[in-house]
Amino acid sequence: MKTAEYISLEDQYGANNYHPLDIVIGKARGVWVYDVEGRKYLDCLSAYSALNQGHVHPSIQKALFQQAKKLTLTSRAFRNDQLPLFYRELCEMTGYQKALPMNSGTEAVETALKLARKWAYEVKGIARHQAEIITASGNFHGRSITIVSFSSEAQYRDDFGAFTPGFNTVAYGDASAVAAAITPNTAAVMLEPIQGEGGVILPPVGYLAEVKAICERNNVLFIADEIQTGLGRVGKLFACEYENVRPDIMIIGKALSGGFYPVSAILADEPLLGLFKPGDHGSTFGGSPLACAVARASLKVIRDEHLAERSAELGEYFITELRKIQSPHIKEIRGKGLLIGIELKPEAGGARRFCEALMKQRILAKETHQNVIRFAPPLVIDKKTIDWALPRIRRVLRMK
Ligand code: IF1
Repeated sequence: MKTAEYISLEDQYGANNYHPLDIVIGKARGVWVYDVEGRKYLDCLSAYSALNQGHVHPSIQKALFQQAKKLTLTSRAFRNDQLPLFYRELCEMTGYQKALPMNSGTEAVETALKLARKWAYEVKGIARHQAEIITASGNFHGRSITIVSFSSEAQYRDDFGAFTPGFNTVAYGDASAVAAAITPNTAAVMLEPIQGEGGVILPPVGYLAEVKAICERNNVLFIADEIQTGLGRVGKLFACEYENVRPDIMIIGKALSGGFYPVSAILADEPLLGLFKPGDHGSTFGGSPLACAVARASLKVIRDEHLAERSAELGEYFITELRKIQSPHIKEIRGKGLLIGIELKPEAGGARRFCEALMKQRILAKETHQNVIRFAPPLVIDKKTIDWALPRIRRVLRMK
């Protein structure tokens, strides 16, 4: 079948909840994807950073295949031989005492919110069901009704009420706004260290450290959602490391599975994660042998291929070269590691048309909101490929 036929099938039978570029991808490897007509493209989205290891990484694929031949799912009613090893490797790699595995990022965020509330009632002594959690405007933490209850994006939230109470939203990047929002009922502050969907928004240097200090002074938990920024994407294992901030609860997902299988988790120390008692929380597939085998291999690739270091070095190079581009459309170029956003001026006519032009140049990128083009290639990209892409990006950014 040809591209057009696939698109018409999708239009006929699929819910229209996305506006994808009209490319039908049939295979991929590393940083390259191929459409059903065999055309080759550079992936500069990495499935929103789920593919830090690149497409179809052979060692993760091998782990998936080998585990799938043996055992895929036991449920947590029984134990399996992959989960304990995944726990040990994940905790040793991240420096946390405990982990709780889930499947999607949304589920891990919900798990973190439940743990924060449980801590509020059982440890901090907040009156039941009065716990408050502070979040930032421009946030993206997933699409469940509770999570969109505190979204500042009308489209993500409207028409999905009634909303979950207990959340206060403050301006992102302003630590004093966090301090002002704290009440005796505040359980936690949850932030993305860099707002991906918000448009690759980097907070002022020192913001995360200041928020963490405010949390410590007020006996409030700090929760970092590193589902997109974590696991090497921004040039360190975690974005919080840039400010020596150790969240009380760390949320990870996406690249935890290298794009092979939904795997997410929250990380915390015993005093916190020890609050969950048998039966308090869980899921059918969370911590499955298949998930754990894939996640173990994915973490090994991040370590062995030094993906965080690559991201730091190549991200620095990429953003430096992008900043040399002369274009009337560019308002700002910002980013950390290989999470880069080009914000266009409103008069440029929106980022979508530039993404469509980039696709014609065989580069796949995604607009975020109206005016930002996000560049987030797999961390296995090399300088040669970046040099291949730069003239094409320059050509598009200089179009009328
Ligand atoms: C979509 C956005 C990105 C995330 C952070 C939690 C989650 C995500 C920081 C939830 C997921 C995905 C969801 C996907 C597109 C993509 C996205 F545009 F939606 F906002 F990356 F920026 N925290 N982000 O980025 O994880 O449940 O999806 O596994 O919903 O369209 P999930």
